[in-house]
Amino acid sequence: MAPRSESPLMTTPPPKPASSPAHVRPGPDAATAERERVALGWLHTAHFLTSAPQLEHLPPVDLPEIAFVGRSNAGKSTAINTLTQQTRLAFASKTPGRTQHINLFGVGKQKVDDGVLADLPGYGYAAVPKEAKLRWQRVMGNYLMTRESLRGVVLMVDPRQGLTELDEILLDVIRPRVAEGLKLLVLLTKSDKLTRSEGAKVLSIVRLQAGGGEVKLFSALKKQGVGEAAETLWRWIHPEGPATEQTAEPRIQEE
Ligand SMILES: Nc1nc2c(ncn2[C@@H]2O[C@H](COP(=O)(O)OP(=O)(O)OP(=O)(O)O)[C@@H](O)[C@H]2O)c(=O)[nH]1
Ligand SMILES: [Mg+2]
Repeated sequence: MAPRSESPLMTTPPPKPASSPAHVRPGPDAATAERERVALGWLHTAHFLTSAPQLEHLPPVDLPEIAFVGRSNAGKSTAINTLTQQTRLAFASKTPGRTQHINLFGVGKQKVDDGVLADLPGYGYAAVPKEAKLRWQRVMGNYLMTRESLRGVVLMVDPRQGLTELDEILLDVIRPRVAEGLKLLVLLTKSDKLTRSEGAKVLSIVRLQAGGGEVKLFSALKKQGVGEAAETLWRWIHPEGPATEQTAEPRIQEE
């Protein structure tokens, strides 16, 4: 595996709570900021693992996997780049249907991967022939229902379009697995294109429609919701404890 650079975010150790006097202990905001900092540092370790031309050819992985799914052009690849604070890890493009392959990225501190991010090709791209669309739906459904390593799904939705029919189908497919513990995060992307009140409105509508899982506004451009989303992914992969380096590092070494 190619050597990986450590996150600049990880160079300054966090303050040790034990050494802080009680009256200056971080409040909830400081604790949240600290969790997000650790989660972003963890995500920054992301590196290319492997690529598969089609979902059927995706090799099995032993690590918990988080799949980024959604309509073509919704912003999946851009979100992966933003969350990992890397400019060209995933291929983002103005041209819908840019991601054709499934790309897997390993993530983990101290050069030990403990999770996998999967950038999946988008669906619903108008120029794709109907048969290819149906086939994709079948293969995608199969992946979402049977992939053993799948720990969580990040569904990226352009809030200006709301949940499309294919998004609803996808949610229906995964609902039984979500009920059994599969994690779900719906990210309403490109929120920089919405006013504050439009954002609040679409958030409440999609929360009702999604029926389970978290729904959040996200903007790669304005960096809105990035820390929160990072912390959510960290928690999915490390359900045992809080995202603090004091607890995170020994656990990763043990694995
Ligand atoms: N304004 C704005 N544009 C964004 C944001 N995120 C992504 N985009 C743009 O949306 C377009 C599509 O982004 P991608 O990340 O390639 O989308 P994708 O979902 O990976 O697309 P496919 O690979 O085709 O499925 C690009 O032009 C991005 O620059 C955002 O937060 N704000
Ligand atoms: Mg893409």
